[in-house]
Amino acid sequence: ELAQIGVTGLAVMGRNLARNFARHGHRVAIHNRTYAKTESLLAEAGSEGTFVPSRSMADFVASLERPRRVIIMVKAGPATDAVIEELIPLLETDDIVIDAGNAHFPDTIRREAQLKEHGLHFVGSGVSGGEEGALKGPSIMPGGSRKSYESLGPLLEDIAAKVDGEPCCTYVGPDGAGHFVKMVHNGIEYADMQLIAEAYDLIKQGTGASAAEIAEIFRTWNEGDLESFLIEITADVLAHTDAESGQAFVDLILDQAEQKGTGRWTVQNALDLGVPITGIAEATFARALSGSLPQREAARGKLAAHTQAWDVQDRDAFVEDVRQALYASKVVAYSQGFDQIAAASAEYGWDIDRGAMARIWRGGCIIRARFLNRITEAYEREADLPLLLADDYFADAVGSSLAAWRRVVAGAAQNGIPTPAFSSSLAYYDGVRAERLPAALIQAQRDFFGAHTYRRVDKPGSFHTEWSADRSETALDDDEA
Ligand code: 2AM
Repeated sequence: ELAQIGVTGLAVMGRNLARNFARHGHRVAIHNRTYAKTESLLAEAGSEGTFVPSRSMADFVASLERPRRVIIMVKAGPATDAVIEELIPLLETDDIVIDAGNAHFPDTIRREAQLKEHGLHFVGSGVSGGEEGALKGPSIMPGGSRKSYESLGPLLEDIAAKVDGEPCCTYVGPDGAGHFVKMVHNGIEYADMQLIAEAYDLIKQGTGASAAEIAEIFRTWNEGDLESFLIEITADVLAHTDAESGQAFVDLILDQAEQKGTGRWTVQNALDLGVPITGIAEATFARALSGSLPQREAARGKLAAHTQAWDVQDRDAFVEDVRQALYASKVVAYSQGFDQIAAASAEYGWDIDRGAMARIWRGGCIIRARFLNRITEAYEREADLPLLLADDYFADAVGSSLAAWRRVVAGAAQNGIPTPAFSSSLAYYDGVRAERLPAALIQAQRDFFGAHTYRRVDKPGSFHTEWSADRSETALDDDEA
């Protein structure tokens, strides 16, 4: 009997995806460049379902029913291209190749076009949830042709996480849309993590609470609006003590955050599209700052602090302020991320349904959170919402947190606690709601030194002023400007 789906690349993610399909009663063809991994999967999980192993790529392809559905789960980059090259001559019209790795979306756009020339469908799919998600139900973000989803979608929906009976998987959009959305998901994840880290630092420095006490605070927060996987694991991390020394484990970890690159891609793309995703950018730069060792060395003990002793009068009230600041900043980070998805969707012709993205992030993935229900509802109220932050629900929620948010950011500044994500989110909030911005002055400066022209509030058209001469103003045709 032919297999319904195949997985090539049986490192932990591929292996767990294959097992997930098998556990759901699907016959799964399995293949790996070196056969030992295929054998070990059979030895350890062979009894979980029906696996159809092959030693060669040709046998693997031959073991699949048509249209073939082949998932590639190898290291992103040249390995993916190598496997694609190997597959192309073995496949037939309408077969579907799925890249479930963490590809950069421009690569996915290129590969989709390449496979289309051979009459093949290429599906770049984001998969989030780590190893455990892959096995027990990830959030899946498949792109590619809509037609490919007819045949592939039901299988992916079957193995995806479920929330309220709904699968955390839906068709995202053409070519690179799936990997793009996964990229922004990871960017939001950076912001979420940084915000949680800032909250921890504020409480630690502001109240002197121990890691174990802060773990309890996060556990309480996890029962409210902030309920999420990241808050939950943060509580677990903070409660963990070193077996040998009995110290809080977090205090024994080197304070230099690393990154694999999806945050950087998100920020690079936001700069290309001109979308201010300041929360994600600050979170990405905060990791970079933590790793800037020569600079930190040069600054330590040398740069003045001029702070007063942090004087928190009412610990519970302060912790509640931090909670509200975290919530408000988190809304900003998501609002910015969804703006980026909207801008990319327009730029690349993807027609992405943002409400559906929030829906499939509710389970399986790293940013899964109760909060995402509210985002889905906001886009259900208005699919083309220009600003998530300005949705009635979120405008009210953030509005009622505003006083706390300002106290926290002001306190942090006064006491020398770096809160780049909290502070920049508040600056964004005040910027985006401003009646009038100092951008008017920027325009005048640009016109002064570069004759870049400006527009006026009181009449249409473009203008240039002779700043270094008699300051007379010339009206220009719009095409001339
Ligand atoms: P391997 O077990 O033969 O090394 C993660 O590295 C996974 O990607 C592994 O299953 C690995 O196969 C596979 N992989 C890495 N580079 C590859 C390539 N160029 N061609 C095929 N598979 C590759």
